[in-house]
Amino acid sequence: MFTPHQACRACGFGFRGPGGIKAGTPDNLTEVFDLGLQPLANDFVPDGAERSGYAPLKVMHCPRCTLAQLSVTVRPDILYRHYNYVTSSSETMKHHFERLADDLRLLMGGHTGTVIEVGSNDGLLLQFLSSKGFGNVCGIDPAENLAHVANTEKGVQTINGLFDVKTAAEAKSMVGTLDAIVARHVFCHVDSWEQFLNAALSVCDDHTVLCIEVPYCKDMLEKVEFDTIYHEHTSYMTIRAMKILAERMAFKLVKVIRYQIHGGALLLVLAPERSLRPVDPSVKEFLDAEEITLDTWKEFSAKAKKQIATLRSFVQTARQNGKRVAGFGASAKSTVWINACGFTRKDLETVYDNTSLKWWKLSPGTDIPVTPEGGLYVDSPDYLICFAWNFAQEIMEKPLVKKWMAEGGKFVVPVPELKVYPAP
Ligand code: DWN
Ligand code: ZN
Repeated sequence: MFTPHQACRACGFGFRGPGGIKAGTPDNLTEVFDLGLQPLANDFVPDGAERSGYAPLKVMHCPRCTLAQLSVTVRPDILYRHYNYVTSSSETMKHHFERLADDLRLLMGGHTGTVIEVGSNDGLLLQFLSSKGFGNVCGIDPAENLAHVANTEKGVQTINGLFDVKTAAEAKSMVGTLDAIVARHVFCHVDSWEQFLNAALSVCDDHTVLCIEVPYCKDMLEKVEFDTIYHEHTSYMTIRAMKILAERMAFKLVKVIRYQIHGGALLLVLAPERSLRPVDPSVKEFLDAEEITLDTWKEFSAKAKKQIATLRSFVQTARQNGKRVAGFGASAKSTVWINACGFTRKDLETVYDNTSLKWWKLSPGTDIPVTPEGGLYVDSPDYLICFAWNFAQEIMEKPLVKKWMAEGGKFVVPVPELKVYPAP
């Protein structure tokens, strides 16, 4: 189900076995965070279906380039062949897409050019870019269910498969001259960056940009977003690591843009090394402001443990006082929280979600049922723990949540530190 991964994906530092560096020497990656054996974060299954199992969830830090990565890699077909996560069509995401489209247009010299998207999910972004006048677009996604939706319901041509030299060539043949490859929240899911970047390079023209959007490790550490650590996220990206990696793989890092989406993200813009595109000052600026050390991780780990203890005791106290508690947002993050806190169905009655793919399925590791968010109107629990805190503001403004809060419901946002709305 999973394989050990001990050498740094970005710079190659670390244990390599016979003939390489010996275990136990200071040349190994350093263990910085450990949640023990955990279920796969999106393993929501209907009653009676087989579970995928558990795998170690341990983060290792590379002292040479500051990349963090998991100690194991779960087989991608287990994680993604049938995928339960659909890109949110929320207002927050729409704003983000607007911003991304503007940035792509600028990178294309003011034009709305052609785009290949890697990990295109159900085609939401490409559909949006097409509506904004971008030229030919083509998606590539390993999830059979989502590629089917993109092709048949969204009208976005999508190749079902992993991104490699073959699928890249197929996609390029569909769009023609290629202006941008976009990979949103997929690069840090990938095991072999060499394979990914070789595939990208094989279809890049001199002017093509490779735009990689990733959650930013610095934000995760500063805001203690420990719940974004799960098996799909095999790496936690730093700008230093990306620069080293890009230069190893015949690319150069030409621009860095910060976004607020998903708790803090980066757009890392790469161009083929041979291209004449100049390096933007943002690369140096953000690099200079990035200091991630073992101490940063120690601090994060201690704060994460405190966060877990705080939510656990909050829910216990509420239950001891006879209150009913449920979750909101059956995100991958919800799985991490629920299992880290050891919540059972007695603690959280259900987790509400608006993704029909997740409805009536059971949460990984705990079997807490996921139910449609409309159920809130009738169930009326006393507390809702928001596991989609990256959309918290928008969720609190939804009519059904507003109504429930007006009737006395309390909305609890656990990140960056537990807050209750309305304040007691
Ligand atoms: O990298 C990844 C990121 C980008 O997305 C993936 N590995 C998996 C996924 O992580 P996640 O599941 O934590 O993503 P979200 O988008 O934070 O999940 C939010 C959940 O909340 C979704 O299941 C949808 C749900 N939701 C809802 O029920 N009502 C969201 C909104 C905004 C709502 O109004
Ligand atoms: Zn490294």
